[in-house]
Amino acid sequence: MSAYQNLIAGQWAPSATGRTFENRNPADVDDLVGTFPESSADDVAAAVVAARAAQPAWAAMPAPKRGDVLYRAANLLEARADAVAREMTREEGKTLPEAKGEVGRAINILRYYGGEGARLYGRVIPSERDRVFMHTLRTPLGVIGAITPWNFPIAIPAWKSCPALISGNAVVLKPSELAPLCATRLAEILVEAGLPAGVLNVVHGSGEAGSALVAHEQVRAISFTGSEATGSKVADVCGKRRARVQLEMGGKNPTIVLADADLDEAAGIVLNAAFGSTGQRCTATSRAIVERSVADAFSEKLVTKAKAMKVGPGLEAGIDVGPSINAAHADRVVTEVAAAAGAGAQVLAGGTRLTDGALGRGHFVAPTVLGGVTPTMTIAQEEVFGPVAAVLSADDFEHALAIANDVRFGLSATICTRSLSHALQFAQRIEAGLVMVNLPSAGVEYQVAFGGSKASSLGPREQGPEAIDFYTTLKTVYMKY
Ligand code: UN1
Repeated sequence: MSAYQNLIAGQWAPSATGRTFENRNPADVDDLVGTFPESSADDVAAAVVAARAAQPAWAAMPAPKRGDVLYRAANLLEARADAVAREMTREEGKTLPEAKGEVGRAINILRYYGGEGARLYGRVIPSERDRVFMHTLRTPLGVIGAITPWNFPIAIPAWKSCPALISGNAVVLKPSELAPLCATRLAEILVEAGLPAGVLNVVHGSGEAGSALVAHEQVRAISFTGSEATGSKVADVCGKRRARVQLEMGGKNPTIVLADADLDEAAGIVLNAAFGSTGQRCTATSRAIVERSVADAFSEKLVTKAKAMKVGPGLEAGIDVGPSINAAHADRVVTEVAAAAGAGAQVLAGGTRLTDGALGRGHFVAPTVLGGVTPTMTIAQEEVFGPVAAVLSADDFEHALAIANDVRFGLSATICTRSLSHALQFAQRIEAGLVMVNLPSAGVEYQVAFGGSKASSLGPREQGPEAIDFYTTLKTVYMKY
């Protein structure tokens, strides 16, 4: 067991009060991953002071040189990838191959934004006046607050911090208290790679620290990924104090399966998107909307595949589905499944917690398939964030599209079809920020824009070159010569 600390002004230190919280392995509650500082507004304030002090010199460094720091960090993380992946599985529960994939993504993000240091382009714009030269410069905002969730414990801290840092900002990162270790590793690596003291600060803790960060007058922007309820509060506070805000929240992502699709492949796509990462992805598929003529055949294939999945501790070889993040969450998932059954859905697979033998020490839920779900049921409208796929049937493409769009959320959406016409119509008419054709709704790439529509997201996109827009502001320069 280890006692981890906050990173403030280049120093690792406990919280001002000395309070701590524990983090335990969701696959085995007897396994204590570590203790972490339970930070208060005082710790956040100290981190903001450090960030403000460090930011001007960091911004003055040539951007490609800032990029060198990220490149070195990528190499360090690559050298430690296996160890960090194991720690991720211990703190978050996802399977080791999933954790390795995520660490690989963080390495790519570090390199990609390292490269952006040489590409922080402005524009040259023709003036209507004689001998006036106009151009735009990208300038950093100052201090950025990043609040990250537990389900991607290194990739999301990386994809918020890296574009913020390469743009010349300083960052105060508040990782989720449910998976705080990987963010700590990322910070250690950036420090080792030569990031100057105070440019990245990590403040551990829960809502108290998060709220203080969001409310801090000197934090110019907040990038938040997490629940819709918390995101709404973040937006309210940032709106009042005119801070820039970027929110990534829930999804109720559909996979439409048309009758012309390869049903076996479609079932595999839904299986991957619904049960991968234990369904704990905002991009997970939670609704399979299937053309009625093939609904039974599709359900049968999905149920067979779901029942064959091996549930267990993610560090063990051959495991397909790890635990839910904690007991309360696992309980909530089975409660919502039971409510759906009460409302008329059929539980075709799973639906229960798994507690036999060693599984009893963790928070395991069987991969669950619900049949006979109708669009107005709560299970078809609200995010579950667990290994639950609801199968709905639709008359045809138009009906499926209408059902797909009839939810508050609009993050990711998939269609399985051989029809180019339906695929292109889907891309144009689906209310979602991420559109997939014959691919799982989850599993995004770092070099393209990420984000949703409707209640899923607010503000500019994350990832890809567009991520820089959130972390910079334009200066327009007019010069008479
Ligand atoms: C993915 O599907 O690869 O919190 C990423 C989430 C999203 C990231 C999903 N912000 O689940």
